[in-house]
Amino acid sequence: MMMKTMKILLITFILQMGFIANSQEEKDDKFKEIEIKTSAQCEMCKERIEKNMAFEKGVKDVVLDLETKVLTIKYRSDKTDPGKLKKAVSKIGYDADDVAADPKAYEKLPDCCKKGGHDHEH
Ligand SMILES: [Cu+2]
Repeated sequence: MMMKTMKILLITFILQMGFIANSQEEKDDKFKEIEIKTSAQCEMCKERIEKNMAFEKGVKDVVLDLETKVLTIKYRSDKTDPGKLKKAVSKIGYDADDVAADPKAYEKLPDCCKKGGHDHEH
């Protein structure tokens, strides 16, 4: 009786060790990085895009460089993909590479955040 319990415990332990090692390896594999050219105009755009994208499924890290308008996203390739990420940016109201901004979302942006908005100096 005692031996059986020990055996089960031992097997469980070994299986768990293997599982932990395995999942850690996989995790590293799954993280990818993508750069998306957006139509961001100002500091508000940066905040808006970063905040919204941070809540997007599979997104680990988001940084928008206002100088280049390039959005760098770290994401889990098993949870999302570049197509979905670009669509998400478009839904916020901004162009994402070849994906044009969603017209409805774009309309809702403040004037200064629209393309060619000259309401204030940046
Ligand atoms: Cu803006």
